[in-house]
Amino acid sequence: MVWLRALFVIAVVVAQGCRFGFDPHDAVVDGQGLHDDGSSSDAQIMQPPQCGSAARQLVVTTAVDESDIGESAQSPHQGSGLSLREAIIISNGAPQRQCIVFAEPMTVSVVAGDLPGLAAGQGAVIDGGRAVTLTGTGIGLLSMSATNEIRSISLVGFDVGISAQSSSTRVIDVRVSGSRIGIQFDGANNQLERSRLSGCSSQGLHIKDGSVGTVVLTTIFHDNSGQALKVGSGTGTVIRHTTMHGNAADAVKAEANATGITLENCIFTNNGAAIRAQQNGSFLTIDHVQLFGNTDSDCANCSFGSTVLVSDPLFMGAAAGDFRLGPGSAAIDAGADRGVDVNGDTPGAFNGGAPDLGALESP
Ligand SMILES: [Ca+2]
Ligand SMILES: [Ca+2]
Repeated sequence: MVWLRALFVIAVVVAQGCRFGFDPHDAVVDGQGLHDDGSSSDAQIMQPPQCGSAARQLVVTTAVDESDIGESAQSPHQGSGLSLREAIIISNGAPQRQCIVFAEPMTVSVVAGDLPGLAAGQGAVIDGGRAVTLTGTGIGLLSMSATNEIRSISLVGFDVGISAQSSSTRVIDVRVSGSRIGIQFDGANNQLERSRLSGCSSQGLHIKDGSVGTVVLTTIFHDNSGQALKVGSGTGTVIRHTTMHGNAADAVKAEANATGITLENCIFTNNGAAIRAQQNGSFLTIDHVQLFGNTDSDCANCSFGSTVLVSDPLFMGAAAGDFRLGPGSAAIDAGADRGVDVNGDTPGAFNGGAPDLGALESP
């Protein structure tokens, strides 16, 4: 089997570059079992991974959480193989930007303490190819340097699934569930795209005090028992094309001294409060939103722009986590074009006469 695995690794590295050949139309493993994430158009893949050279790839070959003395990037590896922990350590010491990929689908149980943070000066990429799940209890993945990218991976059960403590970390196409905080941003210009945060007890996403210029696009927040998205003091947060459903507390909460928040092209259904500003927290713009079935306030201590729909978005199957818009949904083509590419490989940035509200553009 060793030779077979080696062949697989070579095939991945040589033939497919940084990403695996997993069809993004396939169902996604997110810790809640298999489901289709509804992004059947593969809508919002923004750009290819930032490491094309096979020489800069670290291929994780074992799910065992180990850290062997003398481990290196190349086979033969020590112990069970190259672990994610070992790959991060090697990446942090490498002179060039590295891309950590996985030889095969796997679930990595983080048991040897938190994984080391991504701390390479040149940044690093972790790409789970939509076939890798991390489980554990502390911080799942930690970004400690600029321009790291974490993509196509699922995290389950952590205190904080992903924590970005530097600037310009991009989190793309991830699933975080069953954690206290799904993702935590603390710094400048961090970005979350095309992801799904669910079943988190405190927040799906917490943008911490002092953060500036955070961007949240095309992401689904559902069935979190706390807030979906909490914005701490800081400025310039942009939230566009999110779907927020069934979050027990506020879907979007601006805390004291959180200012200049732009909120556009979003859907809020069956939450506690949809949108809330606390004390002197404030929004710059709240417009092109759809509201339905929120049990508390739709907008507490805040006000809407001119385009607010109060109607059922007709999700294909919210109970099963399918937030695609059904036929006749008022959210279709109800958005404002803000330059976000919501239809992926399809020509143009959106389908129909205008972008849809929510995270998933209808065909
Ligand atoms: Ca090893
Ligand atoms: Ca459209």
